Amino acid sequence: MNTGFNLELQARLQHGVGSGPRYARLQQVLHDLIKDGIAGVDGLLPPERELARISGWSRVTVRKALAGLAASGVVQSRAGSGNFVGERIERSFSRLTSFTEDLRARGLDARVRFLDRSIAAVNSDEAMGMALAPGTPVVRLHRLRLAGDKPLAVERTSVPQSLLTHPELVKDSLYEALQRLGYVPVRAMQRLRAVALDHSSATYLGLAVGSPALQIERRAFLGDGRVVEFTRSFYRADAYDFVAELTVG
Ligand code: 16G
Repeated sequence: MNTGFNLELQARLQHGVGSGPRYARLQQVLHDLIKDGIAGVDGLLPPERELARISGWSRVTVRKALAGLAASGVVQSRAGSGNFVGERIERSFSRLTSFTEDLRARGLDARVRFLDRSIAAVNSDEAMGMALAPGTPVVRLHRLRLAGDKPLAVERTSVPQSLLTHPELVKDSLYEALQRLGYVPVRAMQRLRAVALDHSSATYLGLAVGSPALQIERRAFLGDGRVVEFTRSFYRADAYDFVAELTVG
């Protein structure tokens, strides 16, 4: 089992992987192997003792390397089953759903960390994005979105204050708050663009500066045509696939 992976791991370790503590070197080699798509059968990594045998290093070292990979979301550790290469999440690009809804549907624990929330007059970006007059007050939310402890996206959202009077009204999910207030978005325009993460977003996501991300701008509308949300999200490119059904005509 996992012969190809084991051989490649052995070869790369023998080839030398720089300096630094052993666990960090092993972590780097495993990370590279996963990135290069040389994961084990069904994405399952060899067990700890096997990794210790191949590397010739202690299980403590192996455990530390695996813990580092788990913390950055590269692998997922499942009690009793082993360590799996972190699964990619598939999201529809044509359905108007929320982050929380999508993760829950997959049995994942959607979490949020507020990086900032405030009320301010629209800036030019928001005024154009939401077709609001200069000076219009908006509620701003800057949030880190996570599945359990794994950071998946950073989002900056603006909502006209006429619809969302106070940022504290959003506990976890924006869409749940909007639903409670009777402002359910019914339509949205979305733009997706590939970007390299800047320092701030990369740090929140636990990635290197310049790592690839999917920048998605969503403008969501109420039934009466008012813009209810203008959000710019940065989704990790190593965790997400956006899919859309295409029809003819
Ligand atoms: C998604 C939306 C974002 C929306 C958020 C609401 C994309 C690309 N973006 O992340 O625009 O604000 O969901 O999620 O899908 P929430 O209700 O969990 O806050």
